[in-house]
Order: sequence, then structure tokens, then C-alpha cells
Amino acid sequence: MHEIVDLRSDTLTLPTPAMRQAMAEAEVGDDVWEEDPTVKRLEAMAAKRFGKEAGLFVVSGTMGNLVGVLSHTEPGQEIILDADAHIYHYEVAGAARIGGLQTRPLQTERGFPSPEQVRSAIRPINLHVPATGLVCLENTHNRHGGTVCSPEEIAAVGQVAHAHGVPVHLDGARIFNAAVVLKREVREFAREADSVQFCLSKGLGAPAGSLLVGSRDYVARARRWRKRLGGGLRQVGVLAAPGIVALTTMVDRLAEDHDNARLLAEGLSQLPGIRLDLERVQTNIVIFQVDPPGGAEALVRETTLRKVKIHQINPTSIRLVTHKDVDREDIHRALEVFRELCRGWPRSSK
Ligand code: TLP
Repeated sequence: MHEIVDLRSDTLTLPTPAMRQAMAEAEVGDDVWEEDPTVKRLEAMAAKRFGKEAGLFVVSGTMGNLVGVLSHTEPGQEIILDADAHIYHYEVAGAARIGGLQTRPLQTERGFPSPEQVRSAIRPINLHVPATGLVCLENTHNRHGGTVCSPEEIAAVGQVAHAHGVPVHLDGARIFNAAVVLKREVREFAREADSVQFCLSKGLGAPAGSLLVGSRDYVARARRWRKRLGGGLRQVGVLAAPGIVALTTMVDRLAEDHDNARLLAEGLSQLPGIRLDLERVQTNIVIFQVDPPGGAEALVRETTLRKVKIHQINPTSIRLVTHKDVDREDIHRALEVFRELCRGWPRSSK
């Protein structure tokens, strides 16, 4: 039980005592000179786990995606992604502003374009059109509510892209949530992806950092991009060390977050004024619609006053994310608060 139930994001997780100890004791060196042993250890560990040749530590998921995309593409190309992708919505148009890339958003049901959608979005070789430079996938899918796609679905899209000579980047900020729920290894999801970005500082609880993994040549290009963007850090083993703790000890417990999200979603789905599709609640994210006009703002305001923090993602939708710093009791408390606030609202037609 915590003083405040913070359901705004799994980015709010605090480092564990073991992480803090690892930070204090980390062996470090200058990572721009590739002399930080702890960073090298984390990069090698990540590459191995994802079945790739090399890894690169970056400060954030946003930098991982940006460096990831830039290292595959040339200005003037087009990248294909889901219309609700994080790269499209929440990365300040980095691909356009810095990469000179045009985005080609595809409308999808669960956040994952089908092989047919990708096939028809890939540009023909023609004087008038931009060349398709990259296909980006996201798993789990944030704005679709933590939905999961299987390694086979990724492979099917990957094969279409590769048949046209187009590489694939996977935004796997929460790929370990997908792996835990489907009981698969992350390397299976990575097999047909040329690069994967994953975050240490979401459900895994590390204070900062992401890894970008791919082939040796690709990671060498990414290292240059990271330096160009000012992301070459020096004695950054102090951040890699808690990342190693995250990767080695924090993955399996994600199942608990998924169970808590389900409990929360089931409770919410009973409430008047709330519309929630339980089938979409597959991992640690719960998105629901609030039907009474102004209801979403009111919920944010009133839950905060009752020490439950939630996040509004558009005028009528709320997102809740479970994580290691929210326990079962906290979920029950949050549900109590929602019950109190929705009392008297008209029932939504589900
Ligand atoms: N997502 C954050 C916000 O930016 C919305 C959150 O609270 O969920 N890919 C995906 C799928 C993400 O959800 C995020 C973070 C990122 C990339 C970027 O990671 P950071 O925040 O480390 O730059």
C-alpha cells in the first residue's frame, strides 16, 4: 500500500534498493571512448538476449527510436507506421525535423499493420514518389492500450518489408510485457526486425535508459548518430548498472502488473459512465472512455484530490498503467475512488 496510487505511467517507477546499490558500486570509464565496462556488459547482455550482434545504450526510448530510425534511412524517404504509434504522436516529430522523413501512418485495429497493409503502402520505384525507407512497429502498443502482437505477426510484416528491401524497426519500449504475457523469448519478436529499441525505465524499474540492438554495422552507424545528437555520455556505467539489475531481476514480475491491470479493468468495466473493452487489456495498460461530458477532466481532478493519479490521453479517454510501485491494495483503493466518483452517472451502452 502506498501513500499515493500513481497510475499515470510505468515510467514513474522508482529504482529498487538493489539498483541503487549497483549504481554506487558500478565500475565505470569513458563510454564515448568505449571504455565503460558496465555499459559494455549491458550492451552485450541486451544484444545476446535479442539475438542481435550488438547493442547501444541510449538515454531514453525517444532517443532509441530516433537514433534507430535515422540509422536506417536517408532524408526524403518515407517511413510506414501505425497511425497511433509513439514515434508518430509523442516524439516531437523527430523523424521529420531531424531525419527529413515523411511519415505514412496506417489505420489499424490493434496497433499492428497487417502484411497486406504494409505491402500496399510500400512505394513503387517511380520518379514521382518518395522511396519507402523503413517500417516501424510497436509492441506492446501504448495508445492502443498495451495490446500485444506475436512474433509470427511481426515476422509476417518483416518478410513483406524485406522482400521489398525495406528494413524494420521495432519500438519495443514494453517488449518484455509482450514476452511475459505470451511466454515467448524477446529474441523471437526480434527475429525479423532489423533493430529493436527497448526501455529499462518503464515496467523494469531502472531510473533511465534504453537499448538499441541490431547488426554490428547498424549499431556502429547508430553510435555516430547518438554522438551527433549529444547522447555520447561519459561515466554512464552508473546508469547501466541498474539497467543490468532490471534486465536480470525485474522481467518475470511483470506478470503481477498484468494481473493488477486486469483486476482494475474488470472493476472499471462495471461502472456507469465508463466504456472499456476488456479484450484490449492484455498487459499493464488500461484505457477507457468516459461518456458524461467533462467526465474525464472531472475524474482526473477528483481522483488526484483522493491521492490516485491518472492520465487523460484525449478529451474523453483515460489511461491507467500498472507497475511495480502499485500493489493489489492500491488497485482496490483506486477502484473504491472510481466507484465513489462514478456513482449516479448514467450507464453507458457498452
Ligand atoms: N511513453 C510514455 C509517454 O511518452 C507517453 C508513457 O508514459 O507511456 N515508445 C513507447 C511505446 C513509449 O510508450 C514510450 C514512452 C517511448 C517509446 C519513449 O520512451 P522515453 O519516455 O524513455 O523517451
